[in-house]
Amino acid sequence: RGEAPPHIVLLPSAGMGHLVPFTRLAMALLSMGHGCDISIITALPTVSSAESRHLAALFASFPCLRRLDLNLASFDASTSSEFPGADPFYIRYESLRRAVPVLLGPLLINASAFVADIALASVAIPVAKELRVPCYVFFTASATMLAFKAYFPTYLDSNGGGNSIGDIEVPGVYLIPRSSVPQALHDPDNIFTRQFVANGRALTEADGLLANAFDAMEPEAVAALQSAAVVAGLPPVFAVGPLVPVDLRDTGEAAKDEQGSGNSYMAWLYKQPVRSVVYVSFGSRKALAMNQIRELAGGLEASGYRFLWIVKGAVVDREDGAELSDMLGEEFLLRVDGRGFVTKSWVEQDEVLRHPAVGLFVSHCGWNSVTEAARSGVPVLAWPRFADQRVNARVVARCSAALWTERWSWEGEETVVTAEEIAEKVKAAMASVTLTQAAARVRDAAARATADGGTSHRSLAEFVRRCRV
Ligand code: BUP
Repeated sequence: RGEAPPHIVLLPSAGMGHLVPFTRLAMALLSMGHGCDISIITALPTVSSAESRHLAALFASFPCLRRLDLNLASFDASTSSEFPGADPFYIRYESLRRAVPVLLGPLLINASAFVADIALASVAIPVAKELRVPCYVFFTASATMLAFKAYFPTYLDSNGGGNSIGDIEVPGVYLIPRSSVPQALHDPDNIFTRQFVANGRALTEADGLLANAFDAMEPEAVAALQSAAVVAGLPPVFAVGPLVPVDLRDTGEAAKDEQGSGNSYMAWLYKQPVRSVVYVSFGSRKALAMNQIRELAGGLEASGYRFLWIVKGAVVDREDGAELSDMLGEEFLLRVDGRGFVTKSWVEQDEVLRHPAVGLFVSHCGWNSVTEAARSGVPVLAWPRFADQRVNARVVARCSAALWTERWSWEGEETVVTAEEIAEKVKAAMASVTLTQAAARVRDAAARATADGGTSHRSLAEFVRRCRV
């Protein structure tokens, strides 16, 4: 291994929520000190076309990244027939988990270190150990959620195995109410629950944990994870966030959206006054129910504010054929024309959030979205819907940078949030000086953490130093 840059092999799992932070981690590692030699294992075929486009743009933009393809077609076929109707992203986690023990070994030859996605921890760590390659786990969500995940198996063991989950006091962190526990975890037999618990138990076997988090935003969780307060035996935890977004725009066809509209939303945004626009997106993974989409449309219209709204009609983008006019009605689109920009296309979200016209982010609180809002200093109107999102919403609300109405509906609940209530909260959030000031404080703290000598920068440097040994 000597003086050569360390060769670090990265293995993301499925979905943009995992691929995006892995890309950011790869870039951060390339730019550290004397740099690193990076390989990225790409599982094919991708679940979504957003992932395909992102990978094409990434490898075209950075030819120094080595691409190691992993063909999962046969694993996908058997896994999906075993779990009919399960979330396609969870099915992909499962087929990756089955492929890893069989296919990973040869890809780690000559690796100085291996970084596995959290969804693969329990299957990837033993393979790396067998080959004597140091194995790190990258947790792509909040440090608070990492603490929750590390503690959850202990909670289950003391609670009779998980048939009735209550409020959970994460040692050293704080109480996560039952209502914020990811939906799937209430069912011990759910495919996600089985993976979640196995990965949580495996964390102590890793050589270290990386988190896209920083101490100023999650002081309790980062301190608890680093001080063995959460569970005994955790390896070193490197809080390296918020990782810096990577600009992949100049790569021609690969980066363009499918409908060929280019970045017309940016042209529209440039015409809007400072802090006048509400940006609305519920992430790449889930679609709102149609009746809720219509209430949201009514709420945005009634708020009186300008808005840029990314509408999603299906879980996987390849299956999202619905027309906007059918979803929202031609009359609505005509009424808001000019004041609202509504699209089903992929937008460069980080670029949107950094634009001065954006004054508020109505967000599902996927962790990448939260970190992007934090870096840009944009306040959040939190509407978590699923999985870790309520835990993340609580993190931003505790920093006073989010307005969060906890009873707003959660996937699986039948309640619909009305247009009137949405309009009222949008108006309150847009008018709130407290929120704006808190978001600016978070932005400044994020910038300090990732600058040379900042806590996250030092953590990343320490991680690279260990990979060199
Ligand atoms: Br949609 C969309 N443009 O149009 P999260 C998303 N993104 O750049 P999720 C775009 O995808 P998980 C779009 O900036 C973020 O980096 C967005 O990740 C980007 O939520 C990423 O925010 C989405 O974590 O994933 O998609 O629900 O469930 O894994 O958190």
